[in-house]
Amino acid sequence: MVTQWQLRSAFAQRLSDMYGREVPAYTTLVDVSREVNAAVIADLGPAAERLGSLRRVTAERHGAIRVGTPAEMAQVGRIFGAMGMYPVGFYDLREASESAVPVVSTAFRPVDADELARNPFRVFTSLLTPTDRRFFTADLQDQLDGFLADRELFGPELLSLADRAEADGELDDATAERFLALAVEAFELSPEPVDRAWYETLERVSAVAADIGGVASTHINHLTPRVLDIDALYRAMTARGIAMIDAIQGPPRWSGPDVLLRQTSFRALAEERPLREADGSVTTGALRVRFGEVEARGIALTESGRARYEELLEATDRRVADDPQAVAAEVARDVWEHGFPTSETVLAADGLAYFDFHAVPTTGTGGGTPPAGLAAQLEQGWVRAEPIVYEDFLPRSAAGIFQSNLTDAGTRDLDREGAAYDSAWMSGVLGREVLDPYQLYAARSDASLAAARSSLGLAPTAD
Ligand code: OOG
Ligand code: NI
Repeated sequence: MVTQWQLRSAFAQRLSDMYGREVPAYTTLVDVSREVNAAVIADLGPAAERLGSLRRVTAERHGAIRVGTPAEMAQVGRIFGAMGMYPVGFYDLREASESAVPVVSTAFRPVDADELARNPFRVFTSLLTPTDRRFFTADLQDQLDGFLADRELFGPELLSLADRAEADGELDDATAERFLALAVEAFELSPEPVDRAWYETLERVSAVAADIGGVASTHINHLTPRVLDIDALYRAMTARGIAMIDAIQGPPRWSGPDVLLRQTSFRALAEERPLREADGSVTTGALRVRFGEVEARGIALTESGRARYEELLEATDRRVADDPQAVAAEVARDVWEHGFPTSETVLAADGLAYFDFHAVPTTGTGGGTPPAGLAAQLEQGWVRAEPIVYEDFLPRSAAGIFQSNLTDAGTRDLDREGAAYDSAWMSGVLGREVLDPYQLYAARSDASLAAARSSLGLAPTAD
């Protein structure tokens, strides 16, 4: 039998093999990531694995896919449900982007600590927002609705196998093989000709809209390996002649703990695609939509830690705006060195980041009793804090990644009212609750603290 986590892990591996065949630069990225990770481990030893074992980090990927309708989104939910991946977080990229990015998104991922440790594969999944009149006229929406209603991204056999895997928690070997083959195929680039006039109509609104609604199938947009030193990776890729986007998104490189997520990408490559012309003939064109991205993950921040992160982003923006000579990464580093705690202990004691807590009872032999507060327990060594990795995404970085790969800003009519979409709406679309990432991290951290306190003979919560 093949369990859900084995399906997830096999799917991530096969998707990676497929994507490497489709986009050879991805393979370069994976090779360079491996080299960088090996070098970091050789340099730092076990400390390099503080945010995940080398085995986990080497296998770790996130994918990005984009769909057009609520019905397609619900089907994606079933396919990932088969692999033990649940929708977590709601991202509104319409607001976060300067270019026209008319989508709202969630990420499917495992949620339990042991499932994450087995394989943390996650997929950032975006849904087009055709009812948003800032981007789409009623007329264009009608045309889009018609086009999307006629296509089938996921066949009935794939969906019924997905439902079975979700209900039973596993599939027999032959059925698992069939499920995986169909699932990978659903995300391959289709050889079907793209209707040039229709694609270009949507492209005038947004290249993302054209990529989603201008073609009859979906495809994996990018697949992202995780790296332990993203600055080293950036330099190594540049040295190999691959043009990277200007910046690394997210927190700067600095002397304190790695938090949240740092990401960078190489620009979308021109890929040959068959185009159907107005006269019905098929020509070969080139579309630039798929790119390569890499990420480095840090510690998950609590809501107050995240608020501090947003403040530092804004402070950096202000200083960069005031001083045209300033180098953004250097300004950011300076802002962080002054504005963010430089040790994990302070992050834990001040409730700015999430940790798994463990009791260290031997500290108490000699007759002492543990002090009341977490800060003192950590300082005196009664409790040890292990960082919880950030498993999610950042809307501003995601918007930056989308944007840096668009050659055209698209069009947007800001005088019109935007359509309201939120997490509850997305839950309704999926027929599955979109989970709140903060609640997931907090539940895990709180449970570990209660257990640690109890083994120290303390009440489960302080106060
Ligand atoms: C998704 C962009 C967001 C990330 O890593 O933040 C993303 C897309 O291009 O479809 O993948
Ligand atoms: Ni991504």
